[in-house]
Amino acid sequence: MKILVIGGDGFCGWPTSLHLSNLGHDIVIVDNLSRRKIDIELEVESLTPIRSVSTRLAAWEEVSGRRILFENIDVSENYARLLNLLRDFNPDAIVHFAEQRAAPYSMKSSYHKRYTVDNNLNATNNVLAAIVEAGIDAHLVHLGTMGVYGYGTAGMKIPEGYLPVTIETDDGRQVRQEILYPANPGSIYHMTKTQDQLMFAFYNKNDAVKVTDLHQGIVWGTQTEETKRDERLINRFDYDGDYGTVLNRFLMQSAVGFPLTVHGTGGQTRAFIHIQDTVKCIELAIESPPQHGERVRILNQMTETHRVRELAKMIADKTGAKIENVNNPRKEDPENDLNVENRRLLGLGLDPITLEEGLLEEVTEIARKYADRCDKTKIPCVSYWTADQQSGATS
Ligand code: NAD
Ligand code: USQ
Repeated sequence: MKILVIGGDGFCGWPTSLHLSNLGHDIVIVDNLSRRKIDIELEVESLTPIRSVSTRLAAWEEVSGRRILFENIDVSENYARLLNLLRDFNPDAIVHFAEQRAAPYSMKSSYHKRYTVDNNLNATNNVLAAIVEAGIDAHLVHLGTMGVYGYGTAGMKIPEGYLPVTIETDDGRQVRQEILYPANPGSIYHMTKTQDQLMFAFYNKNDAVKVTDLHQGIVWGTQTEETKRDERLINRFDYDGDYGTVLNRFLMQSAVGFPLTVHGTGGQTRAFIHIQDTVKCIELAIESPPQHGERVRILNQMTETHRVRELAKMIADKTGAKIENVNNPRKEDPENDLNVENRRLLGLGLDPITLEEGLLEEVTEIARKYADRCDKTKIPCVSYWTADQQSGATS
């Protein structure tokens, strides 16, 4: 297949591009390198020494014999170049990763809120509008988030996108419907993902665009079978207070002797998936596109759920790291349960990697190996959701 990977230089996009290329697909990566520019803004670098795009692509050609093409396009701004590319390349599938993806970054200031909304909503709308204007029949596979559902204790299994409801009509009849699960975002970033859902529903209804929206949990780990093949292919590892996600941060903190920073009581339950399973899920989603006219297909892309304090304890038990409960900079429920339906990807053949199997390898192969690249001053989370959170942290 011909596959366009938008956001293909990022943490999920780079290993996905290599994985799909390795399977024999023709890959074109589109990326505006905004994530690398944000590293400069935040004065931080990936824990792993990621190489330039041209070095990455040359290394891949050397080790695999396969060529991946690259286009530097800002898909939120440069619509004409995106449209021309879709016309020229005529992809069978488009994987859309190209959004600002850190909740803390999206809450840093009004500039960061506005940037995240402008970038993410325009990127998604431009991709959809360009598919329609180019007249191509590409299947759009989007990376959404479990966070669209909120993390409230639902008292039920969170379904894959659609909630069955029964409505009583004026004349007393009971009508059954399936509606999008009520959106309940916890940050500006997560809010953009809930709005993406409406755009998919609209373009699917109006233009019959084929869309799969993968509601992904927190991705942990670094390497995949393909990125391990040469150090020049190494994937990025974010550890700073804005972009580092909780499990990878705890792994890095244990490796550099920094107490594991549990926010509040650590009663927050979240969904997780290993990066190797992410790339597998995207392969599975591409291989089974929705039928023409089918509604947006929503799959929950996660393999296990854990409370933050359980994760900290699991890592502390394995590595001897200390745990520190710090004031939570976010406005979120201190304790929640999370019970998620994920049968669709398992049904397509996903065989999950568990935390139990992968944690120690990650600590030794990555976190300890590159520990000397860590700038410990960048570890604390200093993006506050509200003024109350900020004063709680500083009092
Ligand atoms: P990332 O920031 O590492 O990668 C995103 C890539 O998109 C970057 O290379 C960036 O330069 C590019 N990009 C951003 N805006 C662009 C634009 N306007 N034009 C062109 N390129 C642009 O993020 P990631 O962790 O790889 O996440 C990828 C997607 O998966 C995101 O949409 C994110 O919301 C979703 N997701 C990530 C996680 C996770 O834990 N990392 C979990 C669930 C969902
Ligand atoms: N947390 C800590 N200590 C830390 C960092 C985080 O206790 O040092 C807590 C947070 O307060 C939160 C939880 O861990 O309760 C998860 O935070 P996170 O930064 O790991 O994840 P999140 O902000 O939810 O975002 C990440 C990705 C995002 C993706 C989302 C999937 O950055 O792109 O959409 O995970 S999900 O969480 O399932 O919505």
